[in-house]
Amino acid sequence: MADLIESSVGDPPASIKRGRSFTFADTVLNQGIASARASKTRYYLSADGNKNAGDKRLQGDRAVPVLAPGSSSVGTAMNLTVPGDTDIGLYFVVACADDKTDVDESDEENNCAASSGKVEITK
Ligand SMILES: [Ca+2]
Ligand SMILES: [Ca+2]
Repeated sequence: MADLIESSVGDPPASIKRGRSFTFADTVLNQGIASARASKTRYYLSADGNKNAGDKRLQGDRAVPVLAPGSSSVGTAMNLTVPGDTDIGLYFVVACADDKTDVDESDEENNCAASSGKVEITK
């Protein structure tokens, strides 16, 4: 089966206002033994770096093409927008490969990875 992971995740800006956009980089790798069909990566703000229910989703999905085993899709400048109703605070940005569960994988629990740095969401 396919197995998608986020093999590298960039860092957000140190701070950004609600309603504004920033660019973000991430790489999706298919580390499985079968091809993965096209999927979408989505992005979240998470206080603890783990994606939990209730984490605010950033606006902007990345289309990831079909990935053969061992191949990657690099997104260098995804444009992500902070929703206007986001609570101010410090957050990691978590990227989640195949967040819409289009791809059947040998491991569905390893698809998200967090930035190492945090972004401060301000008014
Ligand atoms: Ca996976
Ligand atoms: Ca999946």
